[in-house]
Amino acid sequence: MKRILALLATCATVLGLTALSAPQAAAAAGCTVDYTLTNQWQGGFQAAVKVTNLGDPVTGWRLGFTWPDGGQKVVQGWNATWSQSGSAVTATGVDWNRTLATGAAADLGFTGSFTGANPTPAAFTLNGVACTGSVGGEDPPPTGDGTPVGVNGQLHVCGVNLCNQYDRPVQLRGMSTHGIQWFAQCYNAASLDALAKDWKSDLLRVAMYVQEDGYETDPAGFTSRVNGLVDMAEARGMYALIDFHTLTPGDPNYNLDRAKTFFASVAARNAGKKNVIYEIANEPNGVSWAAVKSYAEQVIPVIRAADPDAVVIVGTRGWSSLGVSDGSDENEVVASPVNAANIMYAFHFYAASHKDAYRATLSRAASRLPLFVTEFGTVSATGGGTLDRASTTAWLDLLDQLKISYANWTYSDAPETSAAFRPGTCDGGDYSSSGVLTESGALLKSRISTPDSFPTG
Ligand code: IDC
Repeated sequence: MKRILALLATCATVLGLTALSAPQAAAAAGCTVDYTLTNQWQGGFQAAVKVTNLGDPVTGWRLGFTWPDGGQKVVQGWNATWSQSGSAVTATGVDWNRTLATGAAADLGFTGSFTGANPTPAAFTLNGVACTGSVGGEDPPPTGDGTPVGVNGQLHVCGVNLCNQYDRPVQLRGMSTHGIQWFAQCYNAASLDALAKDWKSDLLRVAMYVQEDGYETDPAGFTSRVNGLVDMAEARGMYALIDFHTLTPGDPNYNLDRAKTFFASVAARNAGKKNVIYEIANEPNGVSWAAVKSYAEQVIPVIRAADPDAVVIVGTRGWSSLGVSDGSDENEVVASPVNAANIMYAFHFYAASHKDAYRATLSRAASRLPLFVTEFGTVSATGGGTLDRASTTAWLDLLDQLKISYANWTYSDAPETSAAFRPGTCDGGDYSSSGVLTESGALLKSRISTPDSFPTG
């Protein structure tokens, strides 16, 4: 990476008390900031800012920095409330990150516009105290670092498999977010560190609901949020599965125009990255395969125009059951596949609801179609109920044997048995100790964290 400027200022200062005040305990203050220009285009750019609190815990923080002149503007930011006055920018913590424990970090980001000087900020402060840190260019994807993306590089479909840069089949094992409109507080530096390092997860599925207060309510904001999570996954060597989480209504064509707008944008912005996979429709339901296929054949060219080499995953009929939940099966897809290359088909299951008949379908279909389990649960299809350990184990053993990639619903602290964390976990900074895991989280962590042994050469 091009670290173009190091050590902005000194700090880890102890805030002094004024001479007039009575002696009392001083609050330790201090911070580091890592500022990365993650993308730049004509007149515009995107930046990631990681601020780490080195002092005493703070609640209600305020990050400040200044631009070189008046020509740079924050246009749209996330994970903080952003404002700018002249060349001075302020970002204040939002509900889910306003408390920063000692050593805790908040990951923020924004898109900006500029004329004149490069958008290189300086003089970072946290609650008025100068921060140390660095300002750099774009982080290249990690390579040769042993991370899933570092080892496997750009993925592609080969036969019925997902293959890595050595053209060898790989299985990715990871977790899905819950709806990012509801659980944004669960996706931060600490939780993604835990996912990458403790869970050794290969991928993060980013579930961006379209309805239910999702994308349709704020297209630019959700697009930015997804891009921010793609960057956070990339920085940790994980793949990011961008899930256009259609659910109700079940006909993806209802969202066709939104899908084209969204995918044109994320595909252009992420085309140079190796860690992105696109999932164009979560769970088509109440709709024919012909309608899903028609949708796919309109959305995929939009992605290909901007990002020609990424893998695209197509949802299937009956809540991505290959039609089984509607009394059909994989034959309808085999007989009429989507007319596009480098694609896979989604298969979803919930272990307590979907058992032998679904496993038989998957086993048959696996030799005929490239499949990716982009979502599954250990519980019932409601996302709740009792965890079915025997069925989950049978499913995961089957997926391992067939080298089918998967993402589990959900890496969140939702008050439902499918969630990996106990309720309230995301209000704190601990995503690593065993006490924060639910029964489902403990089971998934034990499965996902085993060595990957990706084939190379
Ligand atoms: C569920 C969530 C729940 C939410 C509901 C409606 O767990 O909190 O209220 O969606 O948005 C799916 C869907 C996924 C569901 C999940 C569990 O892809 O959105 O999440 N599920 O019902 N398909 C089968 C099960």
